[in-house]
Amino acid sequence: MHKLKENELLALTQDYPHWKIDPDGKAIRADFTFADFKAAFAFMASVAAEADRIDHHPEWFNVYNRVQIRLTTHDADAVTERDHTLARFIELAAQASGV
Ligand code: H2B
Repeated sequence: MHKLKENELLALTQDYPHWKIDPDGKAIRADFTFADFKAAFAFMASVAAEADRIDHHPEWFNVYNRVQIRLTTHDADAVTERDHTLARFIELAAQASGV
């Protein structure tokens, strides 16, 4: 499992503008604000289906129209290619939801 290097993490935050690197470099986070709960939950349903398909799951928190997400790979204790793949899907799903 490929752990993302510093330059790859920085490239990720440039490609996917909602994402930030945790201070310890072991996780990435994004905050999304949608029009309402219905839009937030539709986004979450789409991400949940993809997470299940690829067996890689977000740590997330939702209140009304806000969804906060943290991605890490537990086995590697780092951000890996699997987090990158899910972050890309999440970014595109958020954009499709009008974020
Ligand atoms: N999701 C995330 N985000 N990180 C993991 O390390 C992880 C996961 N591990 N989903 C998977 C499931 C593992 O527990 C199963 C057994 O493949």
